[in-house]
Amino acid sequence: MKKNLLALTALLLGPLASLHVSAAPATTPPKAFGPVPTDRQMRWHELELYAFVHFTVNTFTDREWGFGDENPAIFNPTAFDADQIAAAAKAGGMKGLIFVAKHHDGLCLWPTKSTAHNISATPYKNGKGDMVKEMAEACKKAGLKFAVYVSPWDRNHAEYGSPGYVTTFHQQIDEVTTQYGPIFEMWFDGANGGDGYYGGKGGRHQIDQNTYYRWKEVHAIIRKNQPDCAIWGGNYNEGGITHYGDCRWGGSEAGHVNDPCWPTVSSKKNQMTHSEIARGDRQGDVWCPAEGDVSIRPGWFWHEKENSRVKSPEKLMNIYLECVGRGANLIVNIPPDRRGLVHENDVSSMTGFGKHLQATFATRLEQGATCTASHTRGNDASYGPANLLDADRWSAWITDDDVLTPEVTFTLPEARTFNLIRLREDIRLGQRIDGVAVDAMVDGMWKELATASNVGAIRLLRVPQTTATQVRVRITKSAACPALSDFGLFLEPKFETWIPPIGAAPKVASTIKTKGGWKVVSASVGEAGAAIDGNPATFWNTHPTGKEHTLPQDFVVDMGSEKTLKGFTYLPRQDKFTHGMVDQYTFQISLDGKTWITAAEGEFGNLRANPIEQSVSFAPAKARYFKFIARHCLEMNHAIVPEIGVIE
Ligand code: FUL
Repeated sequence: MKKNLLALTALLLGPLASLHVSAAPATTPPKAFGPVPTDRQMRWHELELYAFVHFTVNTFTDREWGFGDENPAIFNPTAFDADQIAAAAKAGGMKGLIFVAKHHDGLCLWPTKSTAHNISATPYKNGKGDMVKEMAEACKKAGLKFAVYVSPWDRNHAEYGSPGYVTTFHQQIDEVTTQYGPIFEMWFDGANGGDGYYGGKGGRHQIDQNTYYRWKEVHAIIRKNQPDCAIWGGNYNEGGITHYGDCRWGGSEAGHVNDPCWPTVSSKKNQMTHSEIARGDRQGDVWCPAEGDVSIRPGWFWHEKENSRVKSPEKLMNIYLECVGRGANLIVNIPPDRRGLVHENDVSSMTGFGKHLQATFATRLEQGATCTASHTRGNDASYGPANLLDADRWSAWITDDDVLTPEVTFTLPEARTFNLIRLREDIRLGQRIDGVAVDAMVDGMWKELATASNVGAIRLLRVPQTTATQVRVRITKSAACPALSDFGLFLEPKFETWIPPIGAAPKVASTIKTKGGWKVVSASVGEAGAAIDGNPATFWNTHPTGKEHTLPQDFVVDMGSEKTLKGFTYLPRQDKFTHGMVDQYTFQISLDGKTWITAAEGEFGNLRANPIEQSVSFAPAKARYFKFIARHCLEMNHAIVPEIGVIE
């Protein structure tokens, strides 16, 4: 683009410049198409990959969502080491780190003046600690950018639901954006489960996300304190126009985003549907790109039982390609354990992933290529295809306004072998391309290797391993003359089998008992056999005939013989629907099927966004029978139970 700017300068300076530049008439630069990113968003796009760090009382209570009634005394990491956490992120190739400074349980991990429910009330450093400060400093040392998550939903705060809490929330944002140096992103989760401790009052507070938090003021605080900071979430509608932050959720907590995933959304929509969030809106008038998020483990917080369920480097790479490779940014969560350290298995996987990224992208196999394009804007070399090969990722090959489907051919110095292709377009001119295809010359014939329905900030295409001397990129559809700005060829190495260093044998799988010999003794409604048949696709449904049976509902299982139980598991439905997902349960056990004791009672958190198998531990007890009672559901007043298991 630098070269294009020269042409623009020549155009603006007119005859005077032509004396010094050249006699040829300067080419008119293309007009932007649709909305374009701000400078702040451009810097955000360039980050691509960063870490999340979820740490709070949940780490010590084995929950995903704290209720808000936790005693801060339990938050007592024995060896918290911000440098170790930053090093783990760095090893994974992350460019930044988002620290969860306050999760839904309300415990602030910095000595805020806004509430006594903060790190000063914990045993950490005898109440003199400030983890936000430690993390910010560790990131700076490690060369990582730093960002903060402050949960709007606060299940501890006595005034949650009334205006008093919102003032507190704003104060918290003001504190974290003024006391810890540059912050690249502020993350505002939309979760609101309603009930909580709320200063001991309990009850439910279902707030209006659009109006309650006064997002307009939040935006103003952040813009004033941290003009470069991207705001995630925090949208508000005023006078029929929706004002967005700088980036949006990618639509799943599994990391990947939709294909295609557009960086644009509409200001005319008050509420986006889930699929609009995931896809974006090609016709949208606001640039608000997606960010995928995923935890390296099933849950967002560290749980011992998940030490053996850390995602492998290969799995992380697949997610990376389905997120960053589709133009979105990706956050990978590495939750510290009760020591306050990223667990050895997570460090090992992150390191493997980081090395794999490094090995994949270290060598640019298109280097030394020559290229010819079917067309170049104004026949002007400053818009020529050489821009695709230079070090500036945004300098672009651009055609005349009416040339929408050009192609460019790269001739490599010798036959080279690759299996990954990278494309980008100069998004400062908007997202223009609606279709692209890549071919390689194999045995004297063009062979199509991949197609995609958009490009955007970055597009990574895995292709079959190919050896070729020529590669061709065809723009097959464009909304305005295309501005492709980067072309890269890479050879992604094969993965070795990854073995987690600690407890390689999956602990959870070995403790969950197979269900042979089990039988359902009774069910309050319907047939509950599907809840113990080992098939996640079939389920106990308490409105089997369409008739609404209200909750609570229960069923009883005879395990055939007496066992020592240490816990149970509940698998929520996996078919993308949330109706009937049980979020409040009671689990009872019995030796004779007549006298029952309650082994566990509680809530499953975050099912809507992350419907993974839930496991609940309790003090070991002997039992032959168990009773699962569904007390409350996420949506609709009936229960769906695909699978219940026990932990022995
Ligand atoms: C969710 C939260 O409810 C989870 O606990 C986690 O923080 C995740 C990143 O966002 O919606």
